[in-house]
Amino acid sequence: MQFEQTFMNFLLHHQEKYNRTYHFLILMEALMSAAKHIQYYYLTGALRGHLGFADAVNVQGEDVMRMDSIAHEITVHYLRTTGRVIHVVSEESADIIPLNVDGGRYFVYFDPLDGSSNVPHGLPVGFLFGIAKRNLEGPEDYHLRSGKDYIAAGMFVIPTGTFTIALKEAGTWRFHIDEIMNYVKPVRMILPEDAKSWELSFNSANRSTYAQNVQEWIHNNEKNYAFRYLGALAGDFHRILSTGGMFMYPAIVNHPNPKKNRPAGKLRLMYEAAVVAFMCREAGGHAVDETGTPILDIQPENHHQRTALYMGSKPLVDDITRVLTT
Ligand code: AHM
Ligand code: MG
Repeated sequence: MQFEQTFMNFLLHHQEKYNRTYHFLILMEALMSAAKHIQYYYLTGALRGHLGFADAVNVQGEDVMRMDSIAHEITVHYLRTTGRVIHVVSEESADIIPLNVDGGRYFVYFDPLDGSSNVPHGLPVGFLFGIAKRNLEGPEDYHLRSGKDYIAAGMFVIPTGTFTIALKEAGTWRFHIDEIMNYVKPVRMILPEDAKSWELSFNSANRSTYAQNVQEWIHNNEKNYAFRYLGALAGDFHRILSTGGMFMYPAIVNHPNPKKNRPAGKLRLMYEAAVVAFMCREAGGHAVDETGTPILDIQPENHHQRTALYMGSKPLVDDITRVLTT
């Protein structure tokens, strides 16, 4: 039997090495507990009726709570118990949720169950989170933070038992769940330079709705790479982190039904795009929006703001940036 270093052990050493406080450990322990709890519900969801659609009723005649609401409730519960989180932004709540307004240190932005089209099938979904810290010295600062101000960002791919986290200026690390439900075996993730393994990932059914120059870029480049698309950002990015390449969710600007255009993109900036962009940067990659602006530089104007996303190996993202900006 082989035993591995746990995430908590890894993190304790990290905090010690950089002379950091224990507050972040309390926060991370809560996120771990939330993820394990969500994973448990998801694994047993088909049996218990948690993977149903909204307004569904189970065989006992009870209302079935959607899996994404369960995941939201679980996460808010654990974050509240930390006593360290000022407030949270969740994809599942229109409003900011105040938790420990006095004495809190962190803002947490999360999507507790991303990739909803996979839910009825029990296929992989993501629990994505970004963390920013209050300005402890000066006056209270604002919680609408750009990704470059995050101190950490991570994702659990549920129910696969994998967890990836990036710590500011300390790299992107992947862990796997073990037989006693500990996340273990830190592996540093760096996007491979060799283009042989690179993959492209985007919803191919949408391609005729992308801007003309994006369609042309795809046409000229797709033959060079394998194509993979799961439809859950965490899972698709999980692959790109290992293989290299580029994930794209471009703006939809040429839909035959103009009402279905999404000129601002589909993905949410604060708890989807900036989270993966932060991990991508710490793994040596890059991410931009439809105007070629780095995702991490975008100052959000509201919590649920959307963005287009081009993310992955730097040479590919730089190449599409050139196309997007000319
Ligand atoms: P969701 O928050 O409604 O689940 O949507 C976000 C998801 C991402 O995980 C994924 O990358 C994308 O939407 C897939 O969208 P599409 O089905 O249009 O390809
Ligand atoms: Mg989502």
